[in-house]
Amino acid sequence: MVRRPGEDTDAPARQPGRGTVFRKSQGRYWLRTPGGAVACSLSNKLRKDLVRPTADPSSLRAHVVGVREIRVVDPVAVGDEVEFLPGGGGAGMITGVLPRRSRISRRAPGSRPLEQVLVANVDQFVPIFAAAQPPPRWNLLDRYLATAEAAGIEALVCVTKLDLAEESSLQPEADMYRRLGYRVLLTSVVTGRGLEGLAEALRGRVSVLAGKSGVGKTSLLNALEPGLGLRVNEVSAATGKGKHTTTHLEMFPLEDGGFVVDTPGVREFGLWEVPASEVASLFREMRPYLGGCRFGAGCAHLREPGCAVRDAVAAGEITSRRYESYRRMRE
Ligand SMILES: Nc1nc2c(ncn2[C@@H]2O[C@H](COP(=O)(O)OP(=O)(O)OP(=O)(O)O)[C@@H](O)[C@H]2O)c(=O)[nH]1
Ligand SMILES: [Mg+2]
Ligand SMILES: [Zn+2]
Repeated sequence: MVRRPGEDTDAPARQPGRGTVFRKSQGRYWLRTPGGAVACSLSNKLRKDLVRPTADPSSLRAHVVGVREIRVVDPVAVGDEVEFLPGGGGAGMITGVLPRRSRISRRAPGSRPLEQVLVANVDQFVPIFAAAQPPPRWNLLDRYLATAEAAGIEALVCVTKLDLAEESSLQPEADMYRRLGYRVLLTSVVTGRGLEGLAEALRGRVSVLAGKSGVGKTSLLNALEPGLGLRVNEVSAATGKGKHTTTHLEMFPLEDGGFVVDTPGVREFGLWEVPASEVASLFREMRPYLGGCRFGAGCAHLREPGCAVRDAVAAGEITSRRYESYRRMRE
């Protein structure tokens, strides 16, 4: 058999392949593939097929928006499983995106209602708060939990720096979230508390971490796997806190299987696509009351008379703190 020079590398390289996007930056998409990392561009067809002004890819009225928008709304997200054509030399072109099993989005910056998918194929959303320094912001946690509900993704609440606070000061809130059915982990990198549980919860799954600067994310990741937090920090530091932060998300592999994605500085995920009338259904404890208001589905549960939700708040069946979070999210 006669072999021409280059055949070994070129011929198999033309076969389409599949990979998972683990990083994107400046119009490049890095895929994890069985043959190693591949840096890809997008096919023109893919841009035109998928860049639409609505959230619903099946919408009949969807039409292609200008090329100008592509920087804002990207058809390919970190976490996407894609088909690509290898071009040789560790480069390639993405030609298709496989259906997503879940996604975390936000409204893209700008005046048009465009969805920006931040991470696709997420298994769990992990809000991280400090017990102290900075003090926990429960209203922000409620917003994160609503995001997970809207996305149909499990949530795992992680409160860290437990060594800095009296546990009794956190227990009522932790118990309240547990009663709602959320898993709450209490951790500290100083005492090592809860770290095994966290490692266990992250193992083998794709987890999106969310939390403000200084809550202890990097420390937790380092405690789980030395060096991992450092790598996450490099990405965050490189991108700063500006409006482009979210285009530089990266999915990091865990040694024992699974992946974590850090989402620094993202405030408005998830909820942009939820109609105001459906926000109440993202609060688990409100669901049983939603049919019972005098104005039915028309009730905003804000000022209306005969509101079953507000009656439940008055009766102590819904905490006023959670109700306050709901009210803020409706405004
Ligand atoms: N006492 C105590 N301090 C902690 C703990 N975890 C983190 N810290 C401290 O909190 C500060 C912030 O921790 P980081 O891990 O850098 O926080 P971060 O969430 O990664 O912050 P950004 O990278 O800015 O988003 C550091 O000074 C840590 O040493 C903890 O469990 N206990
Ligand atoms: Mg950090
Ligand atoms: Zn009502």
